[in-house]
Amino acid sequence: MTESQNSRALRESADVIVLGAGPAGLVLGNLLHAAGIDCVLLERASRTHVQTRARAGFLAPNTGRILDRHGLADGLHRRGLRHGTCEFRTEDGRFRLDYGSLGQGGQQHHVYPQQNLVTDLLTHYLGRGGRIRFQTEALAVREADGTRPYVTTREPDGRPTRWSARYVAGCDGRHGAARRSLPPGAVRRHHDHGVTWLGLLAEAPPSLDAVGYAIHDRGFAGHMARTADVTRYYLQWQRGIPADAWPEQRIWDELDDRMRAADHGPLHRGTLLERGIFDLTCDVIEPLRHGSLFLAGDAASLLAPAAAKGTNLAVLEAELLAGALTDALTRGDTAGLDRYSDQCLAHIWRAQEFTGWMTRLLHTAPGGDQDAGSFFHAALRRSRLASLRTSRIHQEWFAENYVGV
Ligand code: RFL
Repeated sequence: MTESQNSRALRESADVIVLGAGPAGLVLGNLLHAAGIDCVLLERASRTHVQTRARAGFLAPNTGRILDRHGLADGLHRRGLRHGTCEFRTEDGRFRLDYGSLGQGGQQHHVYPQQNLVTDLLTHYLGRGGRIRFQTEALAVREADGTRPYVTTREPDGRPTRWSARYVAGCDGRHGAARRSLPPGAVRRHHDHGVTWLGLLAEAPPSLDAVGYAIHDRGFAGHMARTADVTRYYLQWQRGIPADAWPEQRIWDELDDRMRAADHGPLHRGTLLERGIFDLTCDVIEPLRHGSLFLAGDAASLLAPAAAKGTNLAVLEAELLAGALTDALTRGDTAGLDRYSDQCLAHIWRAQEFTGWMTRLLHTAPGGDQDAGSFFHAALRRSRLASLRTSRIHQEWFAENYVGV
């Protein structure tokens, strides 16, 4: 915003401005509003768009507990499914790992599509009088190093607005305004796992009663239930090839091959509702606090979807940030805000480590495992799987990390 635009801009304010209405922003907004904090959510997309964006589906038990604690888990309990088994299919056959009966007391995932969670959180927030502006794009966070930061926005009618606050929560994902506004001291630690997925959403019931991980010399294939009628599939994919390069028939044939349907039973085929390309890259911003600006969710750290951790971290961070902001604004106690970054980074790095381990477990080297140079990679992967199949301690470790954040 230029000087003259700035002086013509509409002026609005709230004690806390939350950028983004994904899982992180909506949990944070709900908790702040319930605590009586003056807050507003600014969301670039329309309400319909955020309520229909299909992404995550596997929610950790701790995410269920957080939502329960704050009366936000009704939909999850009414419509969600439970999942406690994964099935690995390899050249050596298949084995099932009942992770739901291992680890600390045996814990299962909730299977609940992210768009349903977002819809529940939004309905709850609006039903209690929470303030949100859709189609309002945050352009930049300014003066975050002072006590009166502000956010410049473009309103639905195109008018510039200046939102003043005491604190700004950047929950606007990896390409949001919060990340763009970080001071030069912020470090982005980035890693490319070198793997690409074609993500598919099929109008078809799940084909197995477990998360399916198939390891094949042409690449990984994955199967994840979403609802009784919709299933997510993934194919390891050559980077640079567009998502629509293959007709549906070829995709199903390839899924059949890699999932070894001839040996273990057919896949339920159906229309492919969505295709997307995902490069398995990840990053972490350090620290997560820059003066009055705090990052949470994908804005704080991006995880490759191989271990289904992103939404779970987003909800965990939102709860921590809500508590810390409430203490600061109601009691003047800023200790929670001072701790926020270190607390979250400990969880983030643990999730990144496990995600990296899963990524190496599941994938052939880009280009396939057949060339001689990849033999070493393939042998390590096979040995890792053999250990997971046979070692109870390894299975316990897997279960704890797989369901935990
Ligand atoms: P979101 O959900 O991206 O929401 C950010 C919101 O900010 C808005 N926004 C802006 N608003 C205002 N001004 C701007 N300048 C803005 N820029 C952006 C956006 O419109 C959006 O509404 O981030 P949040 O809240 O941090 O939540 C993160 C999760 O969405 C993400 O980590 C997960 O979806 C990752 N993930 C999974 N996580 C799990 O825990 N379990 C899973 O099973 C799982 N499966 C997945 C996944 C991610 C996937 N993709 C998309 C790679 C499966 C897939 C295919």
